[in-house]
Amino acid sequence: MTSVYIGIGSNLGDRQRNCLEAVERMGKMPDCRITGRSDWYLTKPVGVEDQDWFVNGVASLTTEISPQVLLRRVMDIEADMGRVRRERWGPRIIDLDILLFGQEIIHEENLKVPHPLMHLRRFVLEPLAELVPDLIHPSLGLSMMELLRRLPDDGQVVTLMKEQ
Ligand code: A4P
Ligand code: MG
Repeated sequence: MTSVYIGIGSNLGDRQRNCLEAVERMGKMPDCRITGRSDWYLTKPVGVEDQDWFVNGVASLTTEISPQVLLRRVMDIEADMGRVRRERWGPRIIDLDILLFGQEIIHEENLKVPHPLMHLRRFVLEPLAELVPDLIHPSLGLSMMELLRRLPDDGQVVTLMKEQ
């Protein structure tokens, strides 16, 4: 059994509903069990700034499937929920990123784990530090709380949503 953390994001349509639906769908994936999720956060877009704010959160699950099979399953969920890939970092109904897969370090063409940008993103670290503050990043050797603490104040805005 491996503990996996999935980053969830949406900035199109009913963003919070989309995020909740993604968690529900991941809970139905064979050989996977949702073990927890963070609160939802309203976050300023990073990268392409001229788009709506995101709702972001993180879900934890335990699974016996391989990282590649998990990637295929979450990409199927994105497609089933109507995600159309246009520009990189552009608006999306749902984005599901494999942030951490146990302590594994994966450098495959289509799959990089830990997610290469996770330690620089407040919209990832804030919910992760809420869920598992003491979890150690497999290649950086620092806890989620410590990574969050070390983030420079570079204008990334992340606020807890009132309605959960
Ligand atoms: N891929 C490689 N590693 C992974 C992984 N660990 N998990 C590949 C999931 N996918 C992974 O992803 C492109 C390819 O990444 C996939 O085919 C998969 O094989 P994509 O979801 O089609 O494209 P994308 O999401 O537009 O690009 P990318 O590079 O994944 O962007 P990110 O890192 O997901 O960033 N600002 C806020 N506030 N909140 C956000 O959620 N998200 C992004 C997207 C930008 N700015 C944001 C947010
Ligand atoms: Mg993505």
